Parts: sequence; C-alpha cells; structure tokens
Amino acid sequence: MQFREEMLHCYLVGGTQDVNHDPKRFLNDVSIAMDSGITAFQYREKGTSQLNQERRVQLGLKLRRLADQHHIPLIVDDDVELAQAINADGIHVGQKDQRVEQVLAAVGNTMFVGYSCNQPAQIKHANQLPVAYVGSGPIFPTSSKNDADPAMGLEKLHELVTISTHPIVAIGGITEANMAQTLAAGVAGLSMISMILQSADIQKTVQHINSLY
Ligand code: 3NM
Repeated sequence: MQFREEMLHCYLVGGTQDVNHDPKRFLNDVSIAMDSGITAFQYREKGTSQLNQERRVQLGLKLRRLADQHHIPLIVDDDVELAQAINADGIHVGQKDQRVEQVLAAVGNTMFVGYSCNQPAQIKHANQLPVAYVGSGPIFPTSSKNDADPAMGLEKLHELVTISTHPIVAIGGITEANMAQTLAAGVAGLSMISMILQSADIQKTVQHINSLY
C-alpha cells in the first residue's frame, strides 16, 4: 500500500504487552479500533512481551488480514524479518534500533519507512533520507515505553515541525484532553497506545480523534 499523509491522522500502536499479554483481547481491541476508523496500525511487540518470533508471525498474519479488510496500512516496529514475513506495508525504526539506512536498503521499495526523531539534528538527518514520515515523542510523559526520553512539550514539537520536510506524527502521552493542542503544533497526525487500548469505549475515542480533522 502506497503511503499517504492522511494515514497518520489516527495511528494506533500496540502489542500484547499493552493489553495484559492477552493475544485474544489484543486482536479484539485492534479489530474494534479498525472498525471505528483508525487510519494506520503499528504492531509493536516489545519489552516484557512473552511472544516468540513464531507467535509474532502468527499474530502478525491475523493483523495482516484485519488491516486488509479495513484498507489500512499495517506497519511493523523495528523488525525487518517480521515485517517481510507478514507482508507489512511499512516498517518503523527508532534511533536505538537497527540503522535507518540499513532498513531502507533492506526493504527497497517494497515497504515505506517511518523514523523516530526528537532532536533538530535527527530531523535534519531524516530530511536527507527517503523516509515516508517521522515520529516525534514523547510529547508528554508516558508509561507505555520503558526507555522513553524526557517529554519534549508542544513548543519543541512545533520547532521540529518547522524543520522537517517529512510529515510528523506525534506520540507519547497523548490523551483526549491534550490531542487538539498537539495537533495545533502543526503535526500531520496523532499516534497513541493507551488512549485507545485503555479506553472504556474504543469506538467513541477513535471517533473523537477523527473529529479533529
Ligand atoms: N514511542 P502512549 S512514546 C511507542 O517517544 C512510543 O518515540 C514513543 O504510548 C516515542 O500513547 C511511545 O500510551 C509510547 O503514551 C506511546
């Protein structure tokens, strides 16, 4: 699937570690989020995850079918082998992951690449690369990522937006209370784990996010 900037509008990230290590609940919640209108999904099996690579591929293939049914892109976090095994549309690479140049070379034009940048120098580096989008965060404090950097706040986010030639999706601590201000910093979209996966009403939350556009 070809990358389009609108895919960043309501970009859900998640893995089984975000739903009490319960793969059934994970697939069910992701499916509800897709039915409700998320515009992209990133499979991020991280940290305390107990799933081995074989189970990641099995789960990833189910996510592939769900994403196809909903015509939204499936993106894999930091694992070229898994992304290729499940025919992902995109791959997301962080600063602490495999080098972005290596990933770009490995996937060629079979997948689009997203890249995490939260410093001006990193954005300038990304400007030189054929990445599809940049993810910047954390904007606010978050408990969903163990090794997250300190929260940057909205002024710094806006500074990054002014430097980047790629569309930026904001991530980290985004809630229904701060999402409108975050979007007003000039980003192309909002990315979140807990606002959606911990929501008491996933459909209502996704619709609320999409009402900003
Ligand atoms: N990446 P929540 S923050 C996956 O700063 C991830 O790059 C981040 O979770 C970054 O929406 C983050 O629950 C966690 O705060 C986002």
